[in-house]
Amino acid sequence: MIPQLAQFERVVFFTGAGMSAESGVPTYRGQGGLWKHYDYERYACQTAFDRDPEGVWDFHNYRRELVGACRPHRGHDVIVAAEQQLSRVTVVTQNIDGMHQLAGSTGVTELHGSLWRVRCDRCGETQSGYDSPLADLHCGGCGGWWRPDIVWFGDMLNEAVVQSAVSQISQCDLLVAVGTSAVVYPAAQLPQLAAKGGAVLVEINPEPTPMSALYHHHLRGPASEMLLAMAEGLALPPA
Ligand code: BV8
Repeated sequence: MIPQLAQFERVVFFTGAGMSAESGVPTYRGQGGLWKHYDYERYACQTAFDRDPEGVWDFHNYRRELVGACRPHRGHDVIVAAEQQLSRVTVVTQNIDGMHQLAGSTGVTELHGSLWRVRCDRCGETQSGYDSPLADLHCGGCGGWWRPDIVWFGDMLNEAVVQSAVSQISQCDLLVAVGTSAVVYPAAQLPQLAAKGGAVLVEINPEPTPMSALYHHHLRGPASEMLLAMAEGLALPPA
């Protein structure tokens, strides 16, 4: 039995890199995973940035180019339709690629920041934009280096963002985890709050994860197909 989204009132889609895999955005782990080709300690952490900001920007401008060519898929359309047609639907994502927003989702909480936002490493000023590559690597205000506004390993997550995610997940009646390997903390433990709140939990992932036991339903297939299977009764845009 596949739970149907339209049977629920307060739905949280908890997404990871597997949600964007069919859009062409590489995942982090598993087959073709980004970290298999790039050592995040050289290209995607504060120490690397302090040591070699240009090198980190080369990597992140490469990612902007790669992700900039990707488009949302039918699974993203299901999430947008659910947000528009059910009473309260939000997305809590670990992804930094902006695919949910590009598809039309408006209630998106980005736990790990965004590839499309920068923060001045000196004055903290932030700026969003889709220019790829980033034209000027220095803050217009103080001349400091722009840093990708991404939560790298070893960075603390933004407190207000975590609080918002905790509140959404604790109050939902359905949590659908899509495409996450559930190995990065503190994000990986958030779905436990939905279970504590009495929600129904669905895991969409072709593979099992260390958190699979928490879920009531396991849809072992790709995000687009499994989300479509949960979308009976929702009006979807033409494919
Ligand atoms: C922090 C940035 C306080 C973005 C990322 C020891 C034990 C426990 C924790 C720790 C520890 N040592 C250190 C820590 C903390 C560390 C951590 O969790 N490490 C883990 C790896 C052990 N966490 C942190 O550092 C966090 N900060 O805790 O601060 C602190 C400070 C210092 C020391 C201690 C604590 C910050 C975490 C954020 C890190 N940022 N990336 C970027 O550069 O791109 S991590 C990266 O992994 C992404 O952010 C991503 O969001 C995250 C999770 O990955 P997933 O999204 O799950 O993707 P993944 O590729 O892993 O899996 C894809 C899944 O999709 C697979 O399951 C696959 O089967 C599935 N799939 C594939 N295709 C499809 C599909 N599913 C559906 N459809 C398909 N078609």
